[in-house]
Amino acid sequence: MVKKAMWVLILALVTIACSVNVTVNTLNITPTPVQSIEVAAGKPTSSSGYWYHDVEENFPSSAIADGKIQELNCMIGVPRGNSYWLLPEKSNGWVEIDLLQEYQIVKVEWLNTHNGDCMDRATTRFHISISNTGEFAGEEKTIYTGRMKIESAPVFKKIELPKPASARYVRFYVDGFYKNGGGLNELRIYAVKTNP
Ligand SMILES: [Ca+2]
Repeated sequence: MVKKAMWVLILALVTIACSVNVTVNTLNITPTPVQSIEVAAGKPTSSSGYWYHDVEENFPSSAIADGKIQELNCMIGVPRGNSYWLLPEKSNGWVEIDLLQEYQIVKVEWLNTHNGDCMDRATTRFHISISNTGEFAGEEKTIYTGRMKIESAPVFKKIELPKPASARYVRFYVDGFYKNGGGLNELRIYAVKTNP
């Protein structure tokens, strides 16, 4: 009799336990979006070299931060088009931006070249490295390695860093090219926006 009563009691307790509504309060934690600004436009540039063709200024490294994305040099022959950088004939190399101060970089965008209507030059393999000293002698950090194809109307590609990375210098290495050589039209660097 006592045993039966215990079983009834246990059953009742289990029933009560199962009927209790357990409410779990969860906090909806959404990371605060990082406000970023573009910090590369018009900044000093350098490169391992450039393609000399008729006019020296046609394909300078500064073209990667000039805000111009058209490609009018080839065929049409717009003097000093300056809108995209090309490496010397059939060679790999690099182009670099000095941001003039350290920034917390969060995103990089780049636009391939196709050498205008000539369609004979483009970067096909590349990597992007950042540095605080500008030496690129082993202290740099590679943030992206990728491949591209030549396109008649290239679109910007981008990499968003999982967390901000501090750097003053950003270098884009051309590791492979299409037909006659590699290059780049534009490089945009976005950094955490700080209050003045
Ligand atoms: Ca450009």
